[in-house]
Amino acid sequence: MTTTTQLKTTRSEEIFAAAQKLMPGGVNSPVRAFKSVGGQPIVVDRVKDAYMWDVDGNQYIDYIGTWGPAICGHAHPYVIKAIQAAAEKGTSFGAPNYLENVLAEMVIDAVPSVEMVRFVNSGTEACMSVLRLMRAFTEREKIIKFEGCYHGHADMFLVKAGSGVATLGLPDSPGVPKSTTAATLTAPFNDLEAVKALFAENPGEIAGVILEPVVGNAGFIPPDAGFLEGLRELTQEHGALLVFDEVMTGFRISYGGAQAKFGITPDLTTLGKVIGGGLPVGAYGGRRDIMQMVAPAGPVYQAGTLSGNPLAMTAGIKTLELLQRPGTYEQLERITKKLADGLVQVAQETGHAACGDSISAMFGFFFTAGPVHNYEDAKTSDLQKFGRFHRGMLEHGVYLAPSQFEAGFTSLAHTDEDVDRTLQAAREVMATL
Ligand code: HOZ
Repeated sequence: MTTTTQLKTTRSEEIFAAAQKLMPGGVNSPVRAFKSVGGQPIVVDRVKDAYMWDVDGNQYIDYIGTWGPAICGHAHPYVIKAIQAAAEKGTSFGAPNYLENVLAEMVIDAVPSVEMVRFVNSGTEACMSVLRLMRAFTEREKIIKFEGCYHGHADMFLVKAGSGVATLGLPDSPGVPKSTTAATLTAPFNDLEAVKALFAENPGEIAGVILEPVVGNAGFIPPDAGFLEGLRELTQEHGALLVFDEVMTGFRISYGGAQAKFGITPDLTTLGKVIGGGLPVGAYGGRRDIMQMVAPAGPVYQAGTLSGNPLAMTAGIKTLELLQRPGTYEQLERITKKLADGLVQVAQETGHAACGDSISAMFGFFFTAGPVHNYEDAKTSDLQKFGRFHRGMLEHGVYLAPSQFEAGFTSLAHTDEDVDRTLQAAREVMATL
């Protein structure tokens, strides 16, 4: 049973007030500032399994999981011990190390499109690097991205972007030269006809299509039947590359990502989050003939001091080893579906228009009757109500993403009891909205 508690937030308030004088908005990544849900963020002290504790001692069931990496639960002893042992040998080499081979082989074995891989330090870096490669390989400049999809904060992708850009309702960012985004074409997600039209209007000019195969940065939006297949056919027909941004979905939607789950193999893939096990890692990979163009094998330049970092590689390897255990994805699917279906049911029983869905360990929930097929649909959600719901859930010890335009994440550490407590909290909160 949950009880309504007035959160004690004195210490969080003090720290966040000081932070606002030290860092823009008091944070190092915008969505964390809680601007779209109101109230102020809690300041985290520690995390373990499915839980998070703030600096005032409040405990929460955590459905953000550090925005995706914590799929095995926070601070898993198998991962932590390995990181500690690796740290004894040094925190960074800036030179080849065997752990890179091990993680590379694991990624290549798991992800259907990946024949070679390059490790970087974040999803943003992976996506900006893959874009350079797409353009170099095809000798074309234009790309198609989808409204509400987020591929990190590199200039070329800040066009109708999701995540924090959607959360804060920002227009395309100042500081991005028009010339940089002139070659970025956009279409609504799940709209094959719009993509066809763009190819028809720009013959021989489109390097490729990049998308989150399951959108997580405009809330959670799965692909309609036939959409991914249609993109695969269209890109092949026009000599363009298909790129899946699996930073969120990689090793989460299934061990082989969304591409394995849906049986569609793109030409290139970006990864991040889970493959770093909570340390900063991104990656891009794909067809060998394309990846061979990356320096020093080929002429497309991309580099990084901390890339292939031994601690990050270790955390990634141990996380993937845990995910290989039998029953992992069945467990994730079951617990997440129970949560997502339960939230919709509770909302409807308490008189709210709502819809939601889940695949494997990723879920979403909107305050709109739906269905939600794209970002325009997602924007029909009652954002004020979501803000009140978010605050209420926090006060009941449940930590949800502080934005309607972010997917939720579960982990192997979430129990039936956690989900039951969450649904009970949702029932109590929704009754008050
Ligand atoms: N871009 C992340 C979610 N889509 C947010 C990262 C963070 O704030 O830590």
